[in-house]
Amino acid sequence: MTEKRPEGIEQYDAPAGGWGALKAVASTLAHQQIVAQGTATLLKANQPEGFDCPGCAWPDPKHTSSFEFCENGAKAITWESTARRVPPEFFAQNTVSSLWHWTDHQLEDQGRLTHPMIFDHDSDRYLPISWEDAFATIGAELGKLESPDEAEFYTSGRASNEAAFLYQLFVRAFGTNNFPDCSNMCHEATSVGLPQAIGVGKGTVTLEDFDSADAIFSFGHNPGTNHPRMMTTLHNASRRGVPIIVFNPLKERALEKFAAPQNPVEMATLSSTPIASAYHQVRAGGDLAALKGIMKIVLEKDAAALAAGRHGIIDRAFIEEHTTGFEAFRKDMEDAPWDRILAVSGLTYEALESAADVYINAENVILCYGMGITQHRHGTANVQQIANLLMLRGNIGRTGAGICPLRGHSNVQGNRTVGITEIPGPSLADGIERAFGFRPSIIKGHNAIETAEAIIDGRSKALVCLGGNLAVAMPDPGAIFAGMRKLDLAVHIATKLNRSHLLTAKVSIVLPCFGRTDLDTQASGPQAVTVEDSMSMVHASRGFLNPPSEMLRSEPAIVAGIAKATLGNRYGIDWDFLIADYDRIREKIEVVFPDFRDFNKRIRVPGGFRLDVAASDRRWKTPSGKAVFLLAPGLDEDPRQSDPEALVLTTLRSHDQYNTTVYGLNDRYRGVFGRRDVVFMNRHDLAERGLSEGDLIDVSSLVATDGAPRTVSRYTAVAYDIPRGSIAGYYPEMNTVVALSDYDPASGTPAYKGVPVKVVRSDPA
Ligand SMILES: Nc1nc2c(c(=O)[nH]1)N[C@H]1C(S)=C(S)[C@@H](COP(=O)(O)OP(=O)(O)OC[C@H]3O[C@@H](n4cnc5c(=O)[nH]c(N)nc54)[C@H](O)[C@@H]3O)O[C@H]1N2
Ligand SMILES: Nc1nc2c(c(=O)[nH]1)N[C@H]1C(S)=C(S)[C@@H](COP(=O)(O)OP(=O)(O)OC[C@H]3O[C@@H](n4cnc5c(=O)[nH]c(N)nc54)[C@H](O)[C@@H]3O)O[C@H]1N2
Ligand SMILES: [Mo]
Repeated sequence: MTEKRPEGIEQYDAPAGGWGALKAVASTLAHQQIVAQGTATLLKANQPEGFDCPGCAWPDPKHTSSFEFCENGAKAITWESTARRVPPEFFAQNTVSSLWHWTDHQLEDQGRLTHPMIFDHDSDRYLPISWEDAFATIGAELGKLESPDEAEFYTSGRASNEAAFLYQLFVRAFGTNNFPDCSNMCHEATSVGLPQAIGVGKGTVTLEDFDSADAIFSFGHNPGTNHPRMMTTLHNASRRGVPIIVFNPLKERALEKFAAPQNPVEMATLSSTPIASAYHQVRAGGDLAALKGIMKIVLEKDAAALAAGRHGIIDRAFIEEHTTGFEAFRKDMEDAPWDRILAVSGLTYEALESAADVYINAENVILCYGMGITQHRHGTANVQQIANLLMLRGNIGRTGAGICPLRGHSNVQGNRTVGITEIPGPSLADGIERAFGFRPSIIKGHNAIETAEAIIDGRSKALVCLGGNLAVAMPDPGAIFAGMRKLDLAVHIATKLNRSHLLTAKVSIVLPCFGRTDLDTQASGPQAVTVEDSMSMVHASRGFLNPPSEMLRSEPAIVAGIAKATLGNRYGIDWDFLIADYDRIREKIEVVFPDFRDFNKRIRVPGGFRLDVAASDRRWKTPSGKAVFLLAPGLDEDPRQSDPEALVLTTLRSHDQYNTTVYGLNDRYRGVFGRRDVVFMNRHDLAERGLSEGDLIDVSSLVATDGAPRTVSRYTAVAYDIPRGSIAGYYPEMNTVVALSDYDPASGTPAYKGVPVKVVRSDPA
């Protein structure tokens, strides 16, 4: 007898990819009313003369002229190149108070913004404003602040290198380092953790390395949804017989089996390729324990081999020549107790041993990871233990091996490279002095958490956002909403309307900009911008569609306009000259960052060039000049998780969203259709609470120290294949339950994937 499932919940047995993906794209194209134009647009994504797909930061294969099909890339592109518009008449018809009640999906689904708008308090509406008046108003408001440190300058990682570089130049010339950034919510644990370990805060592998890897480990990322082009790589590796070992609390379909839409046989025969050779359903937050368990076994087997007179298992030559800290690390592994490793990871000894055996038997290992690793209170420690595991057998800095963080936004890594950072070092100040003749401050500014705190308690008075939807992306959204409504100035440079724009300050301005797909014409003619992918490849991106309205400007032009109005002629920076021809911006980037030598020449080569990643060549830019085995004391993420009632909530993206942009209400691969108000739970955890699938439940944070409620109510419980003690729900809805104080102290990354909560039946009323 089959049980009746809650509405919209089904068992989904098909592989990821395949015809389902093609069908989904067809329906997206129809919805965005761009069938002909949209199809042509898709064919130019990630092509040498085309634009960089705004979908993800996975690199493009080098020698390809064939179209790489990707369902979610297609959604990202069509969402941007939609024929739908949000003109001034839209705002005339809808007050901001009424728009507040629209869903996030409805707000963005109206289409592209077409006109600069300023909020009018009397009519409760956004009214059109000219660009010059908008810039002058922003300049005047920023000029009124008592200190530049009362302003916050957010960046979401879609901005090009050129836009981000000008933005940081403007903000530094203005006089602050308050650079909250989407990376602070994403891979900050990587940016902080890896430089301490291997001297560089980026991945060390190239796409070609996957061709000679003998084993691939995947921790806490969902490529079928979030990096779909990576599936081509994993599919090829699996077909070569390379073991792929997955650690993830949820059985993500694409990591189980995948039908490549590129593969005619799989498409014609409805067959698919298994991806994971072993799937370990680690508990949410259990990775540190799992990693220590694997490393403990590697060290034990090494000792046993030596004792039996055989060769050791670890790479002693590498450890000796290239690393420090090994003995203390070995002691830390010896001291880690097995009972806690097994309890916290939720995995058996045999499972960990099988993973250790794959690791030991492979000559070259690549380890990939995503948000399941970084968005934890011990995110930085997680990242550093991953580096330790790889270093044990010299798996960094040689062909076919290395560390592969799956970055988020398509240019988040590039934004960081060209100076978006709240912790600038002296070399950045030197570079700016060389290029522009002034020396900016290197006093630490605000990261995203510190920005939210400063806005909530009224220390910050102005917020400028280069893209993104900060208020919705952050923990404790309610408190941030209230804080943002008290600001003196809010400026949003955006392609589409979202909730952050509705949190109006005394002066609120929304400035519409080009997206990746739009043709960007400046005084010297059409321009290309540049981006950097997850593997440090920098290349050009050129849009070609007619922009949605003649009023739109490019991000560099908007930043230049604000800078001119705010700074006047300060430091003699000629903003108009810079934006007339983006080659001039790139010439300055090259002066500030010598790694970009011959920048303009090298981006004219199809495919671009790779930035120097010292650790890829075993050069370690650490204080000791060696890679470092770093310690992570303890195994437990959060003492509150030992509360007998506690469950650990992890917050995820559905298959039908891009961060706070909700394309639709389906999460096909997880069998959820037409809704997002669900919480995935283990059957035993449900039963233990007297609950059954389909019951309405409330999820509350256990972080009650400040008395805030942090509860979502009347969500539907879904029985799911997830380890006991872990539950999962969708981002951003679940941010209501995440406390701003819940973050990794080492990096400031919010612990979105390790929230201690309790679950109770909802009040029937
Ligand atoms: N289509 C699409 N593409 C995207 C995005 C998008 O929203 N939509 N977002 C972009 C951005 S900004 C980013 S950062 C990336 C995000 O890409 P991912 O890192 O894949 O992001 P998440 O959806 O948050 O999923 C993380 C995965 O980690 C697992 N997980 C959760 N908790 C844990 C844990 O404690 N341990 C382990 N081992 N696993 C865990 C989840 O089950 C899930 O499979 O994707 C980028 N690309
Ligand atoms: N609970 C929970 N919270 C999370 C996460 C999680 O896993 N769980 N993930 C975190 C992560 S990894 C990230 S990166 C953040 C994301 O945080 P953000 O980057 O701030 O959010 P997005 O949803 O990507 O921003 C969408 C908006 O960007 C604007 N936009 C789109 N394209 C462009 C463009 O080309 N130019 C400009 N100027 N604007 C554009 C549009 O107006 C759109 O509404 O969220 C974080 N929050
Ligand atoms: Mo991200």
